Amino acid sequence: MKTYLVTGGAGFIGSNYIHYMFKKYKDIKIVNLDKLTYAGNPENLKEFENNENYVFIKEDICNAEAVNKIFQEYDIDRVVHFAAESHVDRSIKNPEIFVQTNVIGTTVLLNAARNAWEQEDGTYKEGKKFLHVSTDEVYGSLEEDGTFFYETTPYSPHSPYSASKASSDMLVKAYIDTYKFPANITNCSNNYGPYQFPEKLIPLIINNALNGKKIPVYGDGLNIRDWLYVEDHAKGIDMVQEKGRLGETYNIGGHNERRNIEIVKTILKLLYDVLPETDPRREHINENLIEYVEDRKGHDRRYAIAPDKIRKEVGWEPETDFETGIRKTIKWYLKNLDWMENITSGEYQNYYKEMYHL
Ligand code: NAD
Ligand code: TDX
Repeated sequence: MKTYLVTGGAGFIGSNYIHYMFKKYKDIKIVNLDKLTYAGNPENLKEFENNENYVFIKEDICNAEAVNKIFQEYDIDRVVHFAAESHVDRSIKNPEIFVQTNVIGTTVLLNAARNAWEQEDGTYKEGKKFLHVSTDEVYGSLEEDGTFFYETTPYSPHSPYSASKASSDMLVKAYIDTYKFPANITNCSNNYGPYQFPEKLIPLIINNALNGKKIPVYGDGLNIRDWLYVEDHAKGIDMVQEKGRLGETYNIGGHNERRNIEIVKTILKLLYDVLPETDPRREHINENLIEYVEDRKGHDRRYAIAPDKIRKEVGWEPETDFETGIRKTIKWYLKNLDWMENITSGEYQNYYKEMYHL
């Protein structure tokens, strides 16, 4: 039985990954190490509360003593490292915590894994692997000229968030080169799906539209993001860890570029269509909710991943087309209004007011 140490497993992608892994494998143990910041929510994993193969540890990845102890207590075979500060807008307001968690935290984790796995002759214990989950934002911004981000594209991060993720990727690369550390890096495009915190575009649109609140669109709304359904990302991570060449980086994305304004209009239309004719919320769901607001500082224009390497070497393909994925996502949020209510009723209100003044 393999034991996984998943960091940040109570967040959006981490919790979807844990759901995916327990569905796929019956014989794994997962230790979920999460600090439970505003973005971490144990509700996302409540169905595993009584699962004897699931352990939750509330801890900060920057706490070296605690992280080393976890490696002593559990014979960890796989690390899958999601834990991070993940929101670009927050990084613009408060960069320090991004450096702390994303750069220092990753280094603490790399050291702890190396301490636990490296043998006297400099080789590593059989079968031990570390996967660092990263983003396409490290590559910077593309023009609208049909070019893509490849694994060989030079790093050119613009936001404090992407700069901190780029630093963490570089540290993982340095451990691979210097210590022959058994790791992979994945750089994925924008994810969407269940359990995403409503500071991010798609759940924010859904939540605001249902509540008849204005939908803030930054700048001209024409920026392009490359969207991937979160379960496809979870599958890609697992496939890279099992089939990828150690030491390599793999880009993950499904060639699904959309302008932000198109995302807003698509969701408004689908929400309207999905609600019963008698539902009073239908009345205010229309394009009058769109409000163009001041642009994000340093706003990257376009992201687009070339997933050729992961397709060729690992055999990964996305399974969920955008129309299916976005319908599934909308249905999930409609079925889980309590989940949304719980996370938007407290501190989120302050964040929202300060961020949008709407
Ligand atoms: P998220 O913000 O939803 O979740 C982050 C999780 O990490 C939370 O559960 C939080 O409590 C935990 N965490 C934060 N600081 C911690 C610390 N110091 N110690 C322990 N736990 C801590 O993020 P997400 O969207 O699920 O992203 C997960 C990872 O995937 C991140 O590394 C992010 O950079 C990367 N990524 C995200 C996307 C995306 O579209 N969301 C795309 C590509 C890559
Ligand atoms: O209210 C909004 N209005 C708006 O126009 C919000 C929240 C966003 N936007 C725009 C900014 C972006 O162009 O929508 C686009 C998507 O924004 P986010 O959801 O904040 O995502 P992004 O900045 O692209 O970063 C995401 O994808 C890559 C994740 O947050 C990162 O963690 C990941 O690495």
